[in-house]
Amino acid sequence: MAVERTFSILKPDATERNLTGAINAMIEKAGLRIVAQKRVRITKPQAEQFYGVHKARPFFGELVEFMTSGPVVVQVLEGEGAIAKYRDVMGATDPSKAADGTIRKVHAKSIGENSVHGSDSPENAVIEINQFFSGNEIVG
Ligand code: 3AN
Repeated sequence: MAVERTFSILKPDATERNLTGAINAMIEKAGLRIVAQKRVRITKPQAEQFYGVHKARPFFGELVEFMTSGPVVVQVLEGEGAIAKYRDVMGATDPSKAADGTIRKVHAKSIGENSVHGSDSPENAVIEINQFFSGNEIVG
């Protein structure tokens, strides 16, 4: 399987509960390498752009408000099949449906405040990484 990069966000509910290290440990234990990472406050226009695909959904306003409500940690993860692997490590969007041992099962508070984001396709991984990182910030 090819080595890929995926984009990850540790969301405000995770940073608020001081879970950056605990979640990073789960990421690294799964064999994914954190090749870029920074703690930032996402602006409203950034969040609206990032979640543009969900604009028509009833939870869009709530989602943008939540993602701008506190600091987040944006990351680039690298590894074999990293996109699918990170989705597995994250678990289902709704934590009550997430498999045991996944980040969302262990840490997420609700379907909205679900601790982590991970890209869902190679195309979106490239778009999302480029929204938050320049090439020289990623060190593999
Ligand atoms: P995932 O993050 O698992 O790929 P998506 O792409 O369906 O899930 O949804 C993007 C984000 O929108 C989720 N991470 C979650 O924070 C939020 N979200 C999804 N569904 C709901 C919902 N029914 N109510 C509130 N927020 C939601």
